[in-house]
Amino acid sequence: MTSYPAAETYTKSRALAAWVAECARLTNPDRIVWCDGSEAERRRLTDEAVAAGVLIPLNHEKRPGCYLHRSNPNDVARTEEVTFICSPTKDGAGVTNNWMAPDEAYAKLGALLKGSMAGRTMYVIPYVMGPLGSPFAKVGVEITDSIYVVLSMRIMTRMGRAALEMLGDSDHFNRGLHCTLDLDPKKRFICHFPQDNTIWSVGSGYGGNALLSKKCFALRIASTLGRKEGWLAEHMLIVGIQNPAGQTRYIAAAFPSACGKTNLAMLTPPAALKGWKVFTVGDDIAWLRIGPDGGLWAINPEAGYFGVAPGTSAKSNANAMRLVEHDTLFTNVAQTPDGDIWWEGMDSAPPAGLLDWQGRPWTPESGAKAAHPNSRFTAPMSNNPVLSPHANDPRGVPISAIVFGGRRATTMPLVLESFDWTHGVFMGATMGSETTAAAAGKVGVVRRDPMAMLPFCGYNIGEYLGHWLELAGRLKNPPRIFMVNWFRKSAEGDFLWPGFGDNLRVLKWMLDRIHNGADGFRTPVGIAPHAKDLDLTGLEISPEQLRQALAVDRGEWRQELASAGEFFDKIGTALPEALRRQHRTLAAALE
Ligand code: SAT
Ligand code: MN
Repeated sequence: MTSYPAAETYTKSRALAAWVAECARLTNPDRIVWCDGSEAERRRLTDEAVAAGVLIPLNHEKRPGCYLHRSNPNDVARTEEVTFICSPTKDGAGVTNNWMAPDEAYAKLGALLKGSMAGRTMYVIPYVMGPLGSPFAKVGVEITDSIYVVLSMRIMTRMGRAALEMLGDSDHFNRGLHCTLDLDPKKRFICHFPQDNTIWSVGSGYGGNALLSKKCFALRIASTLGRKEGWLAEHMLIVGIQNPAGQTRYIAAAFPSACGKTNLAMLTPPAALKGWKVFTVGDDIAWLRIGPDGGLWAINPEAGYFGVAPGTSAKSNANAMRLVEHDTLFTNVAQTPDGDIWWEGMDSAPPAGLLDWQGRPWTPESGAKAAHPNSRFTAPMSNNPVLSPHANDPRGVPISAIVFGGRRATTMPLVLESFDWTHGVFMGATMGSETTAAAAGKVGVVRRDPMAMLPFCGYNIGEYLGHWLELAGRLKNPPRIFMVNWFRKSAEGDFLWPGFGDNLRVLKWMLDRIHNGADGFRTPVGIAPHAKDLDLTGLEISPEQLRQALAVDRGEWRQELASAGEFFDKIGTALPEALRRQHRTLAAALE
C-alpha cells in the first residue's frame, strides 16, 4: 500500500482532500506532489523536466529562463472530434458539440485511467482563474501526471498556495483530472461534465487538451456557469486603447484560434497615429459581467499567453518578441545551433544548422516547415511590455465595444457596426472563419463559428445565443457590437488591408463612433465607414484597394446568408426566434 502525504497538511477543504484521494485510488501513482507555486518548486521541477528530456534548456545568455519542449508528433493541436460535452442529455450539449452520456464517459475514461499513474508522480495543481480577490475569480484544481503541464499551468494561471487560501474549506472548485497515458490517439478523450464541474482528459499533452484551466474550464465549463449565474465566458482578447488625451477605452474581441488575437491585444500603433497607446488586458479569454453601472465589465481569467509562434516578428508583433525574451516555454519551434529558437515568419533568414520541431536537421530544401505551424510560446503576462495596469484589477475593465472577426478571403468587409444589440448578436452568431492549424484537421475551410465559440461552448449553442440576447435586457449601458475581417483578399490573392498595427485605425473608428459621433453609412448588412471616416494618416493604400476592402457585395452576401440559414436550421428549435427574424429581415434587404 503506497502512502501519500496527508492532504490535511495542504488544504482545509475536505472535498478537495477526498477528491485527491479518490483520483489516487483510481490512478495509483507512486507519489503525490501538491504544488505550492513557489520559485523553489519551479526550479526543482524544471531540473527534473530537463533530466527527463521533457524540456531542453535554451541558451540562457540569449534567452534567460527559456526552455524548448517537443511534443509527440501525433499530439500538436486540439482534437475537436474527441472532445465531448457529457451533459445529462444530448440536447444539453446541442448540435455543435460531441456528446457522450456521463455514465458512459466516466466508465470509458475510468477504465483508461485505472492504474494509469503507476510508477509516476501525480501533481495536484490548485489554481485561480481571475485576479486574486476578484468577485469574478474561480478556483480550479488540476491533477496531472505531466510535468510540462505543471510548468505551463504555473505560467498560465495564478497557481499554488494562493488558490488553496482562496478555496479555504469550500467544496466549490473545478475538478480537472488529466493523464498523458501513452499518447495513443485512439485513447485520447477530453470530456466535460458541467453538472459536476468536472473535466477528465486523457491521452494528450497538448495545450488546449491538457491545460485544463484554459479552454476546458475557462470556456466550456465556465460558459455553463455563466449561463446559470448570469454572465459570459468568451473566447475574446481584451485590449485597452489610450487616446492622445490620455483616456483609455476597452474593447473585447472574439476571433477563432490562430486568427491574430494575441497580435491585436499587443498591437503597436502606427507611428503616424501620434499619442495613441495600446495595453493588453488579455489575449484569449474574457469573463464578462454586468457592473454596478449597468455596463459590461471584463477580466482576463488567465495569467499568461499561449500564443502561436510562426508569423510572430518584430514587424507583426514587436511586443510579443520582447515577451518571449526570457522565462518562456517554447513548444515545437525550431532550434538554432547556438541554442536559440526560430520559426517561419520571424523576419530573419533561417540560420544554418537548424533542428526542426522534431529535432531533425533542417535546411530550406527540406520541403517542410522547420517550426510546426501550431508551435507555441507560453509566457507570463508579467513579461508583456504593454501589460495593462488593470490586468490584475479585481474589478476588471469596462467594455466600450465588442468585436467579432473571422479569417475570410471574401465577402466580409474590413469593418461593420451592427444596428443594435440583437443585430450584433446575429453578426456573432453567423460568423464564419477558415480553419487553422490550431485544431487537427483540414486547414482553410470556411466553417460557421458563432462568437468564435464553436469548439468552446459548453452547452446547447441555441441556448447560448439566447443567453446573449437576454443579457441586453439587464444591460443599462450595453457595449456596441462590430464585426471585422483583416484577411480579405484581392482577386489576385493579396491581402487588401495591411493588418497588424494598422488595425488600430479600425478600432479608432469604432471608438469615434461610440464617443465622438463619427460618421458611417447604412448598408443592408450593417454600418460601414466611408474611406474619409477612417484615420489613414501615413498609410499607403490606394483608394481602389480600400474600396475593395470595405465593399459589401450583395451577391456574396446572399450566399453568406444562405450558409448562415443552413447553420440556423441545424440548430433547429433551440435557436431564438429573434435571430431567425434577423435572418429574414436581412435576406429581404438584400433582394
Ligand atoms: O486550444 S489552445 O488553447 O491550445 C490554443 C487554441 O486553439 O486557441
Ligand atoms: Mn484561443
